[in-house]
Amino acid sequence: MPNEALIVIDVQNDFCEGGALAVPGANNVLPLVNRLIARHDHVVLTQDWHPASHASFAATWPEAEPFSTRAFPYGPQTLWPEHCVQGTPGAAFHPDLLTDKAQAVIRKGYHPGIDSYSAFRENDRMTRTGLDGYLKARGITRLVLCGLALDYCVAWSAIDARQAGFEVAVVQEATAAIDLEGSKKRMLTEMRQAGIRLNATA
Ligand code: VGL
Ligand code: ZN
Repeated sequence: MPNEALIVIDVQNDFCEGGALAVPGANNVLPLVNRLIARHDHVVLTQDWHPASHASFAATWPEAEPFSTRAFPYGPQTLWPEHCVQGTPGAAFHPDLLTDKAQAVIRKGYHPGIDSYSAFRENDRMTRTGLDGYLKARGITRLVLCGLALDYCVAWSAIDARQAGFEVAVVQEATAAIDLEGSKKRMLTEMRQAGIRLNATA
């Protein structure tokens, strides 16, 4: 479909088996993600891309534990194990991911003090990545999302995509979730309420 783009969220080593913030089941979704890439004419990849000592890393703050919550100027922020540091092997795409077809790579989370789950808007909910303008300039109206993690970067991207006016489907089988304190169930509900189609397959 000429007006449809596939957005592959954060299929990077640190979110896969053995990575610093490994998402359970991440490696199992690679074959389906690759099949989706093969089927789409427009493919965009996103890459979580943090500077060292990023504010979202627990290690950046004295005595902070990974997966705890800290008050940031823009609101509560989960603190994560150090992951996807710019230029490190953990930040690279998984070697099995078929990246050649990608026409754009959106990097996010590079501002030292702001995390970015969404590929469209950072966690301050104000700083924009420009992805919506890129897609609209190319006549894209429908988005299919897959990748990691379902309940963080995929969900936030999907919800922002709806707000930007796109028709949005998430291929849930081609995602894996972190599921921190019920986040999977909560974000699935939020996505449904936002009018996002959650397909078993695409
Ligand atoms: C992600 C937590 C921190 C994700 C990125 O890709 O879902 N989650 N950074
Ligand atoms: Zn991150």
